[in-house]
Amino acid sequence: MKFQNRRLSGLAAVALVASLALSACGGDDDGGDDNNSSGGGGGGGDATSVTFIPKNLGNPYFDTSNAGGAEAVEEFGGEYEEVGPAEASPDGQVQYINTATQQGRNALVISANDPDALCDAIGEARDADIAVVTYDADTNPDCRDIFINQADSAGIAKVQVDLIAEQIGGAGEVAILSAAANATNQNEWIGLMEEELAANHPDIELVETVYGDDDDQKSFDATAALLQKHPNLKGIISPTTVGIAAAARYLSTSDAKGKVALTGLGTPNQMREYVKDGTVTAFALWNPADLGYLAAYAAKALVDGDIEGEGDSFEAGRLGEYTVGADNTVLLGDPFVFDAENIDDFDF
Ligand code: RAM
Repeated sequence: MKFQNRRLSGLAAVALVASLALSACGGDDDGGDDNNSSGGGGGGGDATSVTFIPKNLGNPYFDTSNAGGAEAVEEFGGEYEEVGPAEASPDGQVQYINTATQQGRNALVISANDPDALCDAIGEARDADIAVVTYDADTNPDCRDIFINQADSAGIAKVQVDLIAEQIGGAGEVAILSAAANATNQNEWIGLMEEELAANHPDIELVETVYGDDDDQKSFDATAALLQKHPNLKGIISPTTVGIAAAARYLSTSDAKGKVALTGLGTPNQMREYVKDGTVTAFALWNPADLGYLAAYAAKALVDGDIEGEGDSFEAGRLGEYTVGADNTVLLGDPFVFDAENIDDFDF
């Protein structure tokens, strides 16, 4: 399978840090809590206008990935904006898609909060000749032009199951703390984690999956409820950066610290203190800045007519050449495991 090589070589780690440093200085400053469209539209001039719509604003994962997007758009002389809802809901995203369509933007880059609910709005955008790239969380494949997948889904599932199995000694009750119940990315990973547990870990029992909606407080409360309801719980997998950080915060001051293992997908900056204080041993993620960077270059290639679908290739700046694969999906690379030994090498 894919993740024999879960820890990057020193050289690759340096490259990852270097690329993140590049991301940090690139682009406009449209991250954070800007939820206003900057208007303008994509009609005038040659600059390719790209609108990034994350699942929610104020999520450090998307701040990093969209900084990568802004860096790429600046590199190719385009015009970047980020808009999106405060809460990770599809309804919140639809209005921003509609506005971007009315403004005649050239491309949308969206992390979808639901596989179906955005499709009408996306369809109108595409009818208006706007290129639509999904990244991080896909819609149904026929809704959009291209999906930029952060890593192979089976690999993302396996790395998390391997980590929890290692951390609880291969046996006992575990639970999953996910993001929104309709999130395509988390749901795909959860389905594959269930398969992986059933196939290779017969002594681990998944007792419950709960949803924190990528909301810090809801995720914190859901962690408390899980521990209360399952007194024999040995571990929690949280395949969302918001969820794992909230669960770590809860565990770090509870009696369960060091007794209930926690792993999943997190950002090093959010997880650092919990790795240092012994709440968390190891967790995984990919390079979010590269994900946004690649998505922006794919959007540009679509707008320019360089790619239409499977089999077509495009240049993605410092990341090199990528080819569109099955279901019009482009794969970024492998996930990476962070632990006490390497976490200080990263700043995102
Ligand atoms: C959260 C979001 C995002 C997911 C990461 C791992 O930030 O749910 O979609 O990819 O976690």
